[in-house]
Amino acid sequence: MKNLAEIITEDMRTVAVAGHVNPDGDCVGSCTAVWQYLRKLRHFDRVDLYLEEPRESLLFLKGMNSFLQTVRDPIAYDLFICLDVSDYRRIGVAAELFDRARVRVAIDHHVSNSGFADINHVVPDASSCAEVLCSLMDFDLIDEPIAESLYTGIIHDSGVFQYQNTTPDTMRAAARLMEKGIPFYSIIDDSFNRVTFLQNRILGYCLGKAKSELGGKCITSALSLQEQREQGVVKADLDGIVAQLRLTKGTEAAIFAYETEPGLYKLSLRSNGLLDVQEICSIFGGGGHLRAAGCLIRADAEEAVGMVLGEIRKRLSCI
Ligand SMILES: [Mn+2]
Repeated sequence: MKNLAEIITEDMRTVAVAGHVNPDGDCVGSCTAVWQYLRKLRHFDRVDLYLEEPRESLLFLKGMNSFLQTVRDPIAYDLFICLDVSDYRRIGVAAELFDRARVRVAIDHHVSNSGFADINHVVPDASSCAEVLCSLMDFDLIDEPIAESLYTGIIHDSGVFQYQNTTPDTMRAAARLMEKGIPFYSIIDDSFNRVTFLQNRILGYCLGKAKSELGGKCITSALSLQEQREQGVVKADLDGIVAQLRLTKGTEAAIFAYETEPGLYKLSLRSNGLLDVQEICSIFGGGGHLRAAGCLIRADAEEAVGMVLGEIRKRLSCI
């Protein structure tokens, strides 16, 4: 695919745009950008945006005042576009609409993308889905609100151009978006850097109970549902913890595990480059990227972390 417009045929009247479960900044930025762009591209009877409620700091994006969290009207859309979705099982609220839609398109940047749609445009080298979208949109049609959405997506997945996935193309895409006059400084501060008091406190709590494993090569921390209740935090408050663990000197990988339902742990992994955490997570049915990946394991915290540590130990001994 060279341009978003080429997937749209004249007879298409209805479009659904959807992201993944637990939507992050790239997902929300990409979805709101495409939702706005389609409405500028030409007239449709309906362009609907399906998303789970994201964290509050992303609600400033245009389109976030009219997104749908549930399927109220299960019509067969002419076109269904999912963004930043690596796997069919990660299509959030709108999965049943994907099944019914006439033409299904996936635009993504996950190495692990399974190619589940009719048309799959996956660029694993791109920092973010938003960066992929920049190359699929006509520059003249990108207005300031669309540029804000795309820029938000890029900075969230590239850690404000700090992660390894940042390339000269990422910087060029971001520079083009800056030309649209976006308030890039406040987007970075308000949507990416800003944390609540509770987020700072839970970060401190999890750092306090972190463990150094495999001779310091791996730092782990875990949080049970009971602790989440006691600390008064929700899933969205736990962003950034694994990133901080990864910065520990001498470490190759960081694992942060939190219980999502009784007996089920979500593990987030980060690598400093030597280990492919996407490959490790795929053993447990998860996925993601080389340096950032995740998986779900049904076990208690110690067991779940232990299973992943076992895989890391095997690989480190071979390096
Ligand atoms: Mn992404």
